[in-house]
Amino acid sequence: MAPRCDGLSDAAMKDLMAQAEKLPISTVVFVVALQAEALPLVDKLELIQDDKPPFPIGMPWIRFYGTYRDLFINVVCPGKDSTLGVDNVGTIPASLVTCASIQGIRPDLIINAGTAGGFKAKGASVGDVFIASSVAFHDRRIPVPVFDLYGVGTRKAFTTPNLVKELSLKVGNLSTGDSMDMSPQDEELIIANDATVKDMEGAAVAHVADLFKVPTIFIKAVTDIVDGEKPTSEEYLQNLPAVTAKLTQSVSQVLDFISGKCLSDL
Ligand code: FMC
Repeated sequence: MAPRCDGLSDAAMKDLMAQAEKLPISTVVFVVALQAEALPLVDKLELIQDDKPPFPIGMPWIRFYGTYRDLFINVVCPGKDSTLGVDNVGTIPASLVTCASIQGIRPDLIINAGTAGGFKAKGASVGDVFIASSVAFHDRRIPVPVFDLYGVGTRKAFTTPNLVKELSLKVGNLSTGDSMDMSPQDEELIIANDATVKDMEGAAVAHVADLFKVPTIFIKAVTDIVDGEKPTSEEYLQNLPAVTAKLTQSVSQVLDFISGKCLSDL
C-alpha cells in the first residue's frame, strides 16, 4: 500500500516517492470502464466482489479484489447508469472512480486497462495490445493562450521499458475524448497528439492519478480501426469478446512480470 503523503513538503514527498519506487509493488488498482472488459479478468484472477467497497454509499462503482501471487489486486469499474443500465463509460465516471479508489485503496500502481480504437496509419491492427507512452485529450478545445495546453492535458505515462521489452508489447500515444466517433476537429487534435490509439477514459485517469502522484500505466487493446472502412460501432461490437480475451491474457502477463518487482524495475 502506498504511504500517506498528506501535509508533506515537496522535497519530503519526492524523497518518499523515491523510497517507494525501491519497494516491491504490493497494491494494484485496475480502472476498467466496461464490466464486459473487467469480468474475464475477475474470473481469471479469481477475485471476489466487495459488498462493502470503500466508496460513498449509493455510488454505482464496483470493486473486485483478491491476491494474485504476491500482489493485492483490485479491479474497479464505474458501474452502470441507473436509468439506462449501460456501463458508465467516459471521462467523468472514470475520474470519479479513480479518485475514490486512490483515497480508499491507496494503490502503489494504477493500471487503466480497456479497449480502444486504433489507427492503421500508425501501425495498429485489431487485437493489438498497446502500452501508452503518453496520454492527452482531443475534445477539450480552449483557444486561449495556455488554456489550450491545459485542455489538451498531455501527460507521460509511467515508463515501463523492461515490461514493454519482455512482453513485446506495442507502444504508442493514447488520445482520449468523450465520444466514440471522431469529428474532423477531434481528428485534427488526435493527429497533433500523434496518437496511435483512441479511447474515452485514459487521459482522465491520468489527470486524477497525477493529482495524487500515483504512477499509472495504460494497457489498451484495439477493437476497431478508426481510419478503416468499417463503421466503428459495428466493428467494436463484433470484436469486443475476442479482443477482451486478448486484453485479459496481456494483463495477466503484465501481472506476472510486475510480481516481486519495484516500480523502478518496470
Ligand atoms: N473510440 C473511443 N473509445 C473506444 C473506441 C473508439 N474507437 N473503441 N473502444 C473504445 C473504448 C472506450 O474507452 C469506452 O470505454 C468503450 O470502449 C466504448 O464505449
